Amino acid sequence: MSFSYWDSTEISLLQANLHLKTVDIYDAYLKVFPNKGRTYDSIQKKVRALRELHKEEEIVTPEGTPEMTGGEEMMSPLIYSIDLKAQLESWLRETSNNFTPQLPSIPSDKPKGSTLVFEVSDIHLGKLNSSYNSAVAIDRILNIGFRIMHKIHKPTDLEKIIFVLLGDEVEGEDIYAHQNSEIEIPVIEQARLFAEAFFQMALDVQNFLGLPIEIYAVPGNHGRMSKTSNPRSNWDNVVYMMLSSLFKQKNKEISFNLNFEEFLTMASNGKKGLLCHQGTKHSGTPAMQVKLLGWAITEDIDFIIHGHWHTWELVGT
Ligand SMILES: [Mn+2]
Repeated sequence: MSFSYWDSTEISLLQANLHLKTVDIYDAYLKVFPNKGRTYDSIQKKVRALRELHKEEEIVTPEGTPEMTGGEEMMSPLIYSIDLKAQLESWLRETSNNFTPQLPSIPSDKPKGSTLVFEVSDIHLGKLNSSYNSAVAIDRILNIGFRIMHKIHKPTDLEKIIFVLLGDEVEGEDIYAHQNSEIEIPVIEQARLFAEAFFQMALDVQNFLGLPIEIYAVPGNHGRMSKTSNPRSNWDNVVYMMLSSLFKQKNKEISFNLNFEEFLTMASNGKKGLLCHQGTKHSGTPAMQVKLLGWAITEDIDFIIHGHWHTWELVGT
């Protein structure tokens, strides 16, 4: 199976080896990722895009960098900086109090109480049109709290609330042509307002119900920096970092799970779920069913929750 998105380790490998011939990069890629199923063409295309990006940065050659001479004697692949990866991981562990994967850890006992799982995605805070602006977006976020506190029929054995933040929380900037004429505020303000509103809402819910809250988060496509940048470089992830730090400092009853990747697994009442932003558009065609089944088998999951399409649908078997 192959995902259209490139994960950070794949990008790091390509970036670290841009000095090699494309065919050698392809060989190195296959050695490190034998099961990703990417074609030579797709790797060639990505390498070309990354080289374009690096062109501007390569005006000055740092001292000590071996000079390439037509490619007769190539350096061996560097893979990626292990130190950097370790540093990033330790920083992530600090930022997210539950970074260590929680799964698979399906409890053998039957769950005692109910869990409310509430998806919050595609808020697009910062988008501006005749019926939508930042104030409406903030209202919607705060309204989630009012609905949970006062309107949703709560089972008497409700013992936990899980929020799944599935991306496109901010509208972003430069995601498509002419988008900037439909944006009310810059993305840094979008991120700040979303984090503030969600933090307030979650605190209110936690305070009102007195139940523990868990949050899981994956980024969407509107927060990305560009099509060729590292997929982790995403404004949704910035929002999640802000929230994770806030909860860690202010409220230990609310835990935050993030790893900056586009796929995240979660456990709830003995079931395992896959969280991602885009998912599949629908489950009505064989192609979509194969995609869903592929995820279900490789991740060994019971359910998938995703956003992106702005339609509500519950698919079950
Ligand atoms: Mn989207």
